[in-house]
Amino acid sequence: MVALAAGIAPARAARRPIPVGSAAEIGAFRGDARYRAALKRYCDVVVPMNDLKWQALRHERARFDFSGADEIVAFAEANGQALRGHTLLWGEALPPWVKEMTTRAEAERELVNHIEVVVDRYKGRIATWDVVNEVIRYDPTEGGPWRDTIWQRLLGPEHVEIAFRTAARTDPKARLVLNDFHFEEPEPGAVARRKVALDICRRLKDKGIPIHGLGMQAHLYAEKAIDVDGLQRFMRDLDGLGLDVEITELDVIDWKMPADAALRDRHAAARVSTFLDAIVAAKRPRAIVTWGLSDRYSWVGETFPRKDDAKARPLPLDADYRPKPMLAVLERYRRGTG
Ligand code: 9MR
Repeated sequence: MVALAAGIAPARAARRPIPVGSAAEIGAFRGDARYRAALKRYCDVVVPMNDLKWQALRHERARFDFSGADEIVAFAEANGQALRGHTLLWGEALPPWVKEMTTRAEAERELVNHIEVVVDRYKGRIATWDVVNEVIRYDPTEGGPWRDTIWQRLLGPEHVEIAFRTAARTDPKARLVLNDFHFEEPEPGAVARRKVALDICRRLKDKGIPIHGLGMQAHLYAEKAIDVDGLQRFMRDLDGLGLDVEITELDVIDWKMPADAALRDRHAAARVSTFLDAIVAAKRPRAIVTWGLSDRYSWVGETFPRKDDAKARPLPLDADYRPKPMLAVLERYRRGTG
């Protein structure tokens, strides 16, 4: 009552803060003290960006190389930050020997062994795993639900079940997530992707295979609209299946925007705000993770080159680690005021 009399609005105070964090790229992590300082200052959650992928762990078939992942995990633990594991199964970032596998038995043996070894090593330390990444076809309206990968070719749709079953058996307390992208647009392809994601989750649930959440990558295109109604329906459908949602790879692809930096930064913050407000109004995500922290290091500039020579500005801090308007949006959720 005293608090109310002092004017604290109960609805605002009651909102649960959402852990916010970033993926950590090992080259920047090792070579740039300012990058490490920013990770420590701004992140509740850290994700090794590339070091838990097969390419990093399994460049030699006969042994696992945990060097990069161990460094980032140790850093997060020393700073009391939570960890997400990315990713146990993906059709990309694979060493050549994986793509040369030819039989179902071989693929299953390698997949199961890989997941057992990796999840066991970080048992009780990496709380959440992107068990499978990008298993949905880019546009499921053309050619069916599944992405064409070595796993799909050799194991069929069962590759997803094998991955979830094995992860659950190895660390029964881990949170297990299906991670994918292009859910937020109004286009028929994105609508179809949401349906496929729900179908996969429902099928796993029906078979008694543990799955706890859906990861929405959220690489947002600055020039594209956000399908607010569609996203909110998607959140309610996930809720109906008893699943959580987390935002796993947030950034803004600004290749088609005018060069003006302040304008791009304002626009990016507004896009992120529109997207997160839409999600949060229907369902509070378990975490919000950006795919990098500073514009100094990001995949966006290389993958989506601009026509001018301006640098991409996809992330919450600029190339000199100065906070951008996007950071203020994230901090709202982190404090529980958004
Ligand atoms: O940002 C990552 C880049 O450094 C890597 O070279 C690339 C291949 O491993 O993966 C990038 O991250 C991707 C993520 O793992 C899955 N979703 C799309 C991300 C951007 O390509």
